[in-house]
Amino acid sequence: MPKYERIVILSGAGLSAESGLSTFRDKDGIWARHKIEDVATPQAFARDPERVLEFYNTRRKGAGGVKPNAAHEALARLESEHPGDVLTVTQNIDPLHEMAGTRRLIHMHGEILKILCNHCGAREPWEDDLSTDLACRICGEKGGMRPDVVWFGEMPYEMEEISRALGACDLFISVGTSGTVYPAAGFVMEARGAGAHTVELNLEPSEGASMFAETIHGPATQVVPKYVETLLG
Ligand code: BV8
Repeated sequence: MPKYERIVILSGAGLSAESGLSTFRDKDGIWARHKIEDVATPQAFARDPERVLEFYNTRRKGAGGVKPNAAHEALARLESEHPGDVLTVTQNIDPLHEMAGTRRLIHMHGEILKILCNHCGAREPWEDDLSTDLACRICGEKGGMRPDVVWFGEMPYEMEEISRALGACDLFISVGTSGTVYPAAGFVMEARGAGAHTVELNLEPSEGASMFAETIHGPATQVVPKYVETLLG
């Protein structure tokens, strides 16, 4: 009988750091080079769409050539070998979890390799650059094609399913996130409210570290495979 039946994993940019993708709030992170209000809000897109699209064109190119690391692979192994239920919720917009084999996955902040039409809501996979003169293939409108990512002030995706899973889990594992952005930063409290054991696996204590019953610090490619081993051992 496994110790835990229903596991929810929350991942952030720190999980993909060792695959070569920048985090947001580390000293050389994305928000050290760009201001959120210039590139990651609906107002920024309305004000200067080309600047926002250029910011994501650069990140889409970066996401194209990277590979999952040992931490992504360990989380995919946990999902496939754990006899109970495992749901992975990621704040990351890169495709590394699915490339490592994770199946039950929610991209709560969207995906860099998808685009969304602001006019009609149509979505499609997209790997090239985006510009304002691209017309939507469904409604034909121009100027509304944006990356399918959740900007600040927008509602993250699948919040109902995430809340249901948090309310029913008995283990909540947070990997590689600073615990700065809500609602994701509040998930640990929802899991605690459900009586779950809560574990933070992060390079260093996050803003929310004190809310976790257990914290293990170190690079994800070291601490995550080891922790998964103890769960499956
Ligand atoms: C919402 C977009 C409401 C895609 C992102 C005013 C108005 C509206 C909302 C707010 C407001 N004031 C505050 C809010 C809430 C706001 C928020 O939380 N703001 C913060 C800054 C205070 N949240 C929102 O706006 C959310 N929406 O509230 O909507 C609403 C309600 C009803 C109806 C409609 C709307 C939306 C939040 C989503 C925003 N979009 N990304 C993109 O460009 O990527 S957020 C962005 O931050 C990314 O998604 C990222 O994933 C996320 C969190 O960052 P982390 O992943 O944690 O990365 P970070 O760099 O911070 O940390 C990395 C960690 O890894 C560090 O701890 C580091 O130590 C560790 N690490 C580094 N290397 C390693 C490592 N760990 C292990 N191994 C390593 N090798």
